[in-house]
Amino acid sequence: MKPVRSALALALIFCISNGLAPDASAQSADAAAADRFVAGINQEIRDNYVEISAAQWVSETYINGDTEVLVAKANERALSRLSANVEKSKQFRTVAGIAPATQRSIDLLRLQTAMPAPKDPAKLAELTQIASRLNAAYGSGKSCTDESKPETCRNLDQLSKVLAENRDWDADLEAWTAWHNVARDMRKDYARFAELVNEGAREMDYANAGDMWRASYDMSAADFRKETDRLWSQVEPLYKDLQCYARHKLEQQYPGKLAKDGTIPAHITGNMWAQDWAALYPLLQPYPGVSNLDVDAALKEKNYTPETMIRRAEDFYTSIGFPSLPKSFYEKSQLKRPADRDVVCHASAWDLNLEGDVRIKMCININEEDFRTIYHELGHIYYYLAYNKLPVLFQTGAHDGFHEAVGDTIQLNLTPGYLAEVGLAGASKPSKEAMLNAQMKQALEKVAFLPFGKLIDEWRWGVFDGSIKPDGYNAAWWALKRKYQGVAPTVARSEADFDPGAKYHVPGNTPYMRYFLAHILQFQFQRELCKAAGYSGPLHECSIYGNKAAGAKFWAMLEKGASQPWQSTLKELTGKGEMDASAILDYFAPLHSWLKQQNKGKRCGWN
Ligand code: X8Z
Ligand code: ZN
Repeated sequence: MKPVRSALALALIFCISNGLAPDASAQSADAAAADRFVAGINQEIRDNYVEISAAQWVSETYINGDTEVLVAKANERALSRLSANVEKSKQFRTVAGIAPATQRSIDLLRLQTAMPAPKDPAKLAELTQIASRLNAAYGSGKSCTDESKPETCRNLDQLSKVLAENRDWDADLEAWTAWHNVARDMRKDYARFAELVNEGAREMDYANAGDMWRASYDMSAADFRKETDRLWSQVEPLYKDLQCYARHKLEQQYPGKLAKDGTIPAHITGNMWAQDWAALYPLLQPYPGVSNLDVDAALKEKNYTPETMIRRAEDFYTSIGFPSLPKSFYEKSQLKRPADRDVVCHASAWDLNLEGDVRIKMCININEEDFRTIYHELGHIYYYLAYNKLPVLFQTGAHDGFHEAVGDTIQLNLTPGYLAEVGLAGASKPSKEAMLNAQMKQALEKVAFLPFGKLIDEWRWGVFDGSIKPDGYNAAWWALKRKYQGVAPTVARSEADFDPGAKYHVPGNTPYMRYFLAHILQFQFQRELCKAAGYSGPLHECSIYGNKAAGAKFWAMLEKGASQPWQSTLKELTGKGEMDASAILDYFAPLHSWLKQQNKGKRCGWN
């Protein structure tokens, strides 16, 4: 199973204060009984873990009607056990003298899943079937010109490649539309899914499923919402300057084609969701030709394979003192898209048995994007390995954003210097211009992502709290895309479309705010690791490759899992228990001043 990713995530998220009314039966319980209860839960989860993770693994690596049934059934059993245990745990709410670790475990119990299920058996079964169907629909999604002829079909890889590899307005628009059409059929299932998880959340005493998702950050749901707004306001000016610069360059690339309202057309960023603009680097690099950052070409030229790409990433982690990956990792992971069946290709990292059977599931292409994603996935894998010795309820990230930030932090170390050292383009002594180019490349991935990272769950929070209704799903989606990203669709969208479904995490029911948080946190982590490595130069030039002191500091954080509030864990690493965008702003300071210079006299912003 994959604690940070799945609909039925184990130890996904947690909270401290539940603010619920005491239960009448509480008087009879005592603190020792609470300890025994928690020990029993930890054992029960462990006992059932392998079966459910195996069902999930096969359902995603062999998509067919049979595995869809198996995983729905396994989820049904697990969710039903969870509901029963949450019910039982209510007796301990008012027990005096309960040990803090026991209290925390009980709080974490009801946050075990991102898919709270109604107790009613018929509704529970309906929910798990819908969830499996949506996941399978995304994984097997294809756009065919003739349904009866498989050779006329294109999958997400193929359609994404069109967007990433050419700047042809019409071809890109056709590929973009083809993929978004795949999601149309998910609309009805999604609306029902939202009703059912809301019912489940209410049974667990949350206002709705979004309220439950927001309650998993060791602060109130309302404070968490404010926290995300605060972080966004810190980084918004940087994003706006990048958006402005990119838009003007795109206007030159496609004269007369862009709308006059200041937005960027959704289909021309080189990425299906406009969440990562790295493909636009050749168009946007500040100093063309002064540096070689073509990792794509280097990987191909050096005959890298999926396995050697992983070995290269593993080498980074072992260089900072992390252990080697177990042999079974290479034997059991899925690295390539199989030719003979449908699979969920969206990259993920799995812990199958809580004791070392860790795997990744990817469909690796030999390119830079997938190379970087491998570093991301290994971050999850090392988090699993680091906290595997904790009680099961604590085996998750300090919060889910921490889990996403581990591998991303390591990605920040893929500097020109590191790349040169391992023979993948780069330069050992990059010039000032070359460093600025490298900044732009990072920003197209990390800064362009920020508004996207925030808006997905604003949409879902709205769906769950009822402010976004099924007849306005798509309109609300594009209103948020415009508001945050300054991105707009090129072809008319309507309520016959279901564009949120074209993004994996919506049919896959993976909460998304974690990625927004990770994009802030990873820079805070990197700043501390560089400090631990004795580095004192500009943050964006630091690489901790080979530095054991930095690695030890990072590992110590990972080992803590969710055993304490994330604020304490963050404080131990950084001296401050608060998420803070000052590190990402420091990191991109040189690029930001360059962008402001470039944008002088240009019209920025959108309406
Ligand atoms: O889903 C992922 C990872 C797996 S946790 C590949 N990411 C988000 C996405 O692809 O949308 C990483 C960055 C954001
Ligand atoms: Zn991830």
